[in-house]
Amino acid sequence: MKLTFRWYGDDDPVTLDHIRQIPKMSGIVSAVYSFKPGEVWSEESIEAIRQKAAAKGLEFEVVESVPVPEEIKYGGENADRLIENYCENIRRLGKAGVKCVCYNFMPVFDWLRSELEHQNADGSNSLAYDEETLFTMDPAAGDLSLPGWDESYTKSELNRLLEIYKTMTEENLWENLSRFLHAVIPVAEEAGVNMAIHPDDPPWGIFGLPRIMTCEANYDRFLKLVDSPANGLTFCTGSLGASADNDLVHLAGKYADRIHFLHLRNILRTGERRFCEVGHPTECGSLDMYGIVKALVDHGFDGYVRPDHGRMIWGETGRYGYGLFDRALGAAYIVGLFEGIEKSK
Ligand code: DNO
Repeated sequence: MKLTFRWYGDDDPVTLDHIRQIPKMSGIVSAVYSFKPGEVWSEESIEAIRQKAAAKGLEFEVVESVPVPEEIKYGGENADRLIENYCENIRRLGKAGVKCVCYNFMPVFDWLRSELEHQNADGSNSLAYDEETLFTMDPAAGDLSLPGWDESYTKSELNRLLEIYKTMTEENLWENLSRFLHAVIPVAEEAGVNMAIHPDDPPWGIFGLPRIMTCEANYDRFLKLVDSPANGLTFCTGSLGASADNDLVHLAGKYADRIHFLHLRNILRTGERRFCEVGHPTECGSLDMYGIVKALVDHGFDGYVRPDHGRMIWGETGRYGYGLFDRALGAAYIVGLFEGIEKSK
């Protein structure tokens, strides 16, 4: 495995100097943030990230994310043109040495939480989700301001999108995903890039929007849409594990050869459609982190790994979920897990 760390660019309070000091760190996971979804990234902007990382001894082999524009997801009239732009990005990234691209296919919202600074008993705080609380908020009224999704939507754009998706079924979304994959995967194969779709977070429909990357049956269907190694997964334990119906140890083993990117984090389920984010180790939450990593290693997983969201600890403030300290603790734990499991084989 290759240990990586997400870096949000020059504005990130977590610097490349911080990241390079985490033991066994191989590289960064980043993206070009100066273009809107659907635009083609300039080669200079991609190269600039690679060079900044290289200057600190870090690789830049994983992009998270090349965002899929809404119009591709809902199948608007410009979808084909936008898919072609997407393909061009994959070609450029491959040329610049990127080997894995993470993306998602969630309509409108990316990850959703109801609380950004949930107070934990140990004095730290973390992200939390409580569906009852979430449903008291009205995204169309501008009630919702969450870290995961595109803040640049105006109220009217958001309402327009929510209207469009009202008439869309999960089947429609599958069709549009299939159209996207049939165009992008051959390009990715040629560019030497593995595509890695991120699960929906949380893995169920919200605000009437369809969500499909949620469960085993849908993953089986997804992998068959285009049965190529380049059509793979980002296995995000915290996202999939929010649903107790997903048996992550089983899924990790089953999909190991199609998992290109592993997001490791733990969550504590605190009720029906209710959870909070916790420290990475198994004992801290509901997920069997050891079992998941063991299943992956046993099935030959050899992809990129990153610690995912951390709590805010030791007084740190910053980008929700993406502080330095708890993610660095997570990274150390991950290295220990892999070393222990690999050496005992
Ligand atoms: C949250 C992330 C997601 C992820 C995208 C991938 O912390 O895991 O925002 O980057 O869904 O496109």
